[in-house]
Amino acid sequence: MGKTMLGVFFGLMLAVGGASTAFALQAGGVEVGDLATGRVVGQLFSELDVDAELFAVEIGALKSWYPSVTVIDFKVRPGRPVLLKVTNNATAEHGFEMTDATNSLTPTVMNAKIVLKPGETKYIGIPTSDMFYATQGNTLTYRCHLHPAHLSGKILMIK
Ligand SMILES: [Cu+2]
Repeated sequence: MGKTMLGVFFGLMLAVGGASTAFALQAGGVEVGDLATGRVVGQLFSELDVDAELFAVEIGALKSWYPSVTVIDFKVRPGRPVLLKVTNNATAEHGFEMTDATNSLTPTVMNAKIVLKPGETKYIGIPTSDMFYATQGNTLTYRCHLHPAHLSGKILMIK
C-alpha cells in the first residue's frame, strides 16, 4: 500500500514537472535487506533473480570491489527489479556505495549505501525505473566509502 502511494506520488511529480526537468523522477525505490525478508516495489527479493554478485576483497594490501565491471543487458532481461548480492569477503568492515557518477551531486540521483561486516552478505533491490531515469548515462559506479584507496567498480547498462 505504502509503495503504491509512493508510486502515485512520483507519477504526479513527473506529470507536474513535465518536460522542463529531464530528471524529475525521484530515485526513491532502492531497498537494502536480506534475501528472506527484503522486498522492492512490493516484490520479495527471494522471488527475484540475482543480476550480479559483487565482493569486497583484500589481496595483500589491495582492497577492491570485485568484479570491477558488470554488464546488465536490459534488452534481453525481463522488466523486473534489479537485484544485487553484495558480500564482504574481507577481514575488516567495508562500505558499498553505488551511484551515478555523472550526476552524483543532484538530490534525485540513484544511491544505495551500506556498510558490511566481515563475511556479511546483503541484497540490494533497485526498481528498473531508478536504473533508467535516475541515471544520466549508462554507468553506475560502486565504491567503498570507508576507504578512499579501495578500488571501485562499475555497472554498465545496455538500455
Ligand atoms: Cu573498504
